[in-house]
This record gives sequence, structure tokens and C-alpha cells, in this order.
Amino acid sequence: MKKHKTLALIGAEVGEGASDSGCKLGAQALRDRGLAAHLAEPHRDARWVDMVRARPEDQPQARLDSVEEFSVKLASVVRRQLQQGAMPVVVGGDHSCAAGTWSAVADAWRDKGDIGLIWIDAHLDAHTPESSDSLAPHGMPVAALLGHGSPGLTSLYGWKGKIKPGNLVIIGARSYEPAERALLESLGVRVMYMPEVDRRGFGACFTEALALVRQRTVAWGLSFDLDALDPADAPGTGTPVEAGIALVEALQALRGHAADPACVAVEVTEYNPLHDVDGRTAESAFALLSAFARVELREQALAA
Ligand SMILES: [Mn+2]
Repeated sequence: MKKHKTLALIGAEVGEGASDSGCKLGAQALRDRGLAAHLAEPHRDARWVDMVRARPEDQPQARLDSVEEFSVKLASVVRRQLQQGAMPVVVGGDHSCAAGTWSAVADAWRDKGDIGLIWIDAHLDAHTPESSDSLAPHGMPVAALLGHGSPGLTSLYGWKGKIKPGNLVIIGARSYEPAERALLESLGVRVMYMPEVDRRGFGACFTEALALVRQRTVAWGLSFDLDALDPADAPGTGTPVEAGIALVEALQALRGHAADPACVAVEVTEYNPLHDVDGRTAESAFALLSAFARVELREQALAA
């Protein structure tokens, strides 16, 4: 059996994107817990390649500046791993890291075509500095990737619109503000809100999302905010919201998809070890990444 792409784990040590900066400790905590060893398997290497740290700041505008600076650094690390043929696994950190991650992926594939993105989250993350009262950048990465917001987040690599609205699907949203929903509706982004997930099941939603993000693209990836999960499975996140996705359903649906040759990067964000309960959230993060990335699960899924 051939060797699969190495998983290049990248710590996104950023908490400046949120009002509670505890997520800044998330990557190191998952690293100390043995994430790389957990993801390695006979035909798939997994190793930490870098920890990228945001400059600490207190005031809202300075925090946005810090996140912008951080995004450039994170993007360059992600892009280098893509160039080397590895699959970046970005481990957050608050969700503002997504601006850097997916800008790098989009730029790396820009000559060949568009990229698709599945965004699993309790929130829409579609604020701009104009619509956001808190100015917290972790509420902005979706808007930024679509080309709306502060130039420091929208225009990495000197161009914006990293993700086309038709190539983005958001699953699990249940806490958002009208301006975010209005922006996404005006752009035509497909959002599967939590009532739809409850009605159809996460698996059916994910299958549809996968088809959409693969349709008109050359590559796709997954950004998983742990707060999408029900707080029973993930109490230790930046901003928990009741009535989320059940871990078992997520594991079943995600299994093996990282072995799709068109899948090029994955991100897990918003782990806050300070709020975790008995390591439950860390275990959920391990299980999600493992289910998504495990080559042997891919083979089982294809055989089924
Ligand atoms: Mn998020």
C-alpha cells in the first residue's frame, strides 16, 4: 500500500481573536497530550512542524492588528507544508486562524482553480469590523475569506475572495447575529442551520456539503470549530452553545475523508483547555481528527 501524505501539525497559538484568550493554550495542550502519536498510522506519518504564536494584546484594535500579523505568519507556514506535499493540520487557537490557513490553501491552488471549504461551527463567523460590536476577529474569518472585512484579513497574498460563496458550506450554526446572516444570504452561501441538521441528520448534511465543495473546485478542506459539537461532548471551547452536533454522528460522517486526494488541509479550532472537563473536549478533538484522517477508515468506508 502506498504511503499517504504526511500530516503536518501546525499549532495556531492565537487567543487574541476572542474576548477570552484561553484558546491560545489549546494547541500546546493537545500537543502535550500526544496528538501526533495518536494520528500516526503505518501508512501515514504525523508530526508537529511548527507552533505559530500571536503577539499578546489587550485592546480590541490592537488585538485585530495582532491577528492580522499572526495570519501572515500562519499562512506562510501552511503554504510551505503544501509546497512540500504534506497535508497541513492546523490546531487552534481561536477560529481567527482560519483566515491564514485557507488564504494559504487558496493561494497555493490559485493557478489551477478554486478551493472548497466545509465550515462546521455553532457560529457563522461572518462579521466585519463594521458589524461587530466586540471587534473580535474570531467572529470574522468567514467574511474575510469571502472578501469582506479588514484588508489585513481579506487580502493576504495581495488578493481577496479566497473562497467563492458557492464553494463554501457552513454546518451546525445556531448562534449568530442578523448582519452575519444577511451577508451570507446576499452572497448565496449555503448554510445548514442546526434545525436542518437535527431534521436530516449530520451525515446527510455532510454528504451534501461534500458534493457541493467538490463540484467546481480543484481542492477542498475542512475547518471544524469544536463549539459546533454539543457542549456535552465539548465543554472546553471558547464559546459553547447548547444543542449542538453529537460527537458520534460527526465521527461517523467524517471518517476517512482526508484520504480523498482532493482533500488538502484540515483545521480544528477553539479548544480551550482552561474550560475543559476531564479532558472530554481534548478527546473529542483527537477523535474527530483521527476519524477524518485515518487511512484505514477510508478503506473501510470505500469497501462498505
Ligand atoms: Mn468559529
